[in-house]
Amino acid sequence: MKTNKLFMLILLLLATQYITAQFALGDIAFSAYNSDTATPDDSFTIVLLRDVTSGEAITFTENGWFAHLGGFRSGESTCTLTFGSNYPAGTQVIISRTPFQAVDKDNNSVGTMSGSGLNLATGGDSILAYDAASLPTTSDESGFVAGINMTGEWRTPDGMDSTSTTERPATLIDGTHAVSIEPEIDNARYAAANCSVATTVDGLRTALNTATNWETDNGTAYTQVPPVCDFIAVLSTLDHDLEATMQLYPNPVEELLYIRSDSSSDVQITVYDLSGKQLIVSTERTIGSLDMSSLTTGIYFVEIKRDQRRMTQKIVKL
Ligand SMILES: [Ca+2]
Ligand SMILES: [Ca+2]
Ligand SMILES: [Ca+2]
Repeated sequence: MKTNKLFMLILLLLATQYITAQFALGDIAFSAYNSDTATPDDSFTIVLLRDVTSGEAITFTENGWFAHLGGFRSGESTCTLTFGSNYPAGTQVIISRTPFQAVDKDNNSVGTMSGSGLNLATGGDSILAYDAASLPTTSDESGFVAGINMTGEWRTPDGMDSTSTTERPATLIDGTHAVSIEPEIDNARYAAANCSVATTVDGLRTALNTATNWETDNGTAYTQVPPVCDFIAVLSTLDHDLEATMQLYPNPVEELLYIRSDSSSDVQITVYDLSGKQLIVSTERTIGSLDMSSLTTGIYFVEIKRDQRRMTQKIVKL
């Protein structure tokens, strides 16, 4: 009996590790917003600010938030993206109403969409993101993840609500977890000139939520596929401490990629394609190699994690 209980406990502990993580404040930020008619229509882009695991889900709504009136308005659209693969921090996802989809910069689906596409209005609209399992309420705003306000200004708490206004949820700090593009404008995106201003996740989150880093167009929707910035590469700017002790060779590689580390700590190696799709995951010891022969010719990101540190190198596969 005792053994059975122990066995069940171990099973439970193992299972717990696979429970889908929740999106928390600042885990994504918005990087573009198009309300003018375009193909795809009514689209917006988000940047993942942590690695995301297949099965995780995040919800977006164009309903404004009015804490003093009881929370979210109703009547506008809400949609949920459930990721279908693992994606690294820096991945941009383009979500649109027509077609109703979520794709990466190569137009590959990143997961399934449910609910209905956001009908972003040229008269002013907003998008609030929250963890799919944590609908914010006036007594618990902890589910909020990020926000973008395109209505001209955050509504003051005593403002009358409409479809084209929203208050700023108190949890979302303007400039840190939310961005408000002012005055009201139809289309906006993080400007390419600022693609590389931040190389850490925290820095990138702040940069994306700083309205002066954005450019705007009140007449023509931006072409967002592919998004302008390669944030995966930006965030992969080498961790020089780790880089000094790690070596990946040869590059270009035909079959075996050798990994040399002068530390005895285990390293985790993950290979991503340019769209951020995870292709190979491997745990190696101090010296190891990775078989790249199954990959087609092209450019890949090889990410190394060791002792909570991370570096990524671009590797060319012949
Ligand atoms: Ca529209
Ligand atoms: Ca407008
Ligand atoms: Ca709205």
